[in-house]
Amino acid sequence: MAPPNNQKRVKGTQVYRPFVYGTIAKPFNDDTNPKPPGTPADHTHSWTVFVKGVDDGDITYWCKKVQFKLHESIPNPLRMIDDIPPGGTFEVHETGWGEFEITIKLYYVPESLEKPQTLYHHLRLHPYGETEEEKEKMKQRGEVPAVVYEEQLFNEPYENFYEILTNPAPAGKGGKTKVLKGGMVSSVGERTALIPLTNRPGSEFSLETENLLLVDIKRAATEVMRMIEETKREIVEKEAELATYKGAIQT
Ligand code: SLL
Repeated sequence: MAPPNNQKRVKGTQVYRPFVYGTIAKPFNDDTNPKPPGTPADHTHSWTVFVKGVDDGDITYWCKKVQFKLHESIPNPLRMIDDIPPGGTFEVHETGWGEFEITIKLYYVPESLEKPQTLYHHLRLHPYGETEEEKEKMKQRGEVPAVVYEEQLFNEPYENFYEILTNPAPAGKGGKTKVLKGGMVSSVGERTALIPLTNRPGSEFSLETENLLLVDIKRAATEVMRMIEETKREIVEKEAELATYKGAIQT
């Protein structure tokens, strides 16, 4: 049962926690993704929709359960996932033939005293992107990811929940480090807003990505400044030209 709402909010404080959500779809093929027996003949893809921590970090201390609302053509379209271990993934696996909008409802731990929040995500089955190169890459990989990085912001959380959010993970609740392939260390279960330093396959949300984006943004900003200067020069030139014509008319 939720605790009585007689608590105070921690004024002037915001706590954010990163997480990722989205879908990964794979076309069926006999070699790498064969159709499971019993799959309807018109189904062309297998897909997964998920909500999880960045780099497998734990989110279960603030996110208690997740409801995925699928397309009505899918049997039993409301799926509640409410029992995952710390550091686990809230996910649903399905097969189908069409793309649609998935409604993802996050339910917070009772101590938060927060109402559930809804996200919308478009299930992608077919390679997409702004360039042919991006689409080609997905074809080669044999899977179509549509994954979003998000930050859950708790504005002035209740005191009790603030403690939960900021306390170190309790021992035995997944609050230890895990060594990943390639020797990288992931702090599974650690209650932190930190994102990993570097990328690894399947987890591209990191400081490395952030820094690359910053470099791109700075380059674009410099280019925009250059274009503004060029336009200003053109305006000065045109105004001078206009003045000459006006002078010619008057004489
Ligand atoms: C479309 N508006 O026309 C969408 C509808 C529906 C997807 C997509 C069925 C799965 C099943 C399925 O893939 N539905 O029969 O279990 O593209």
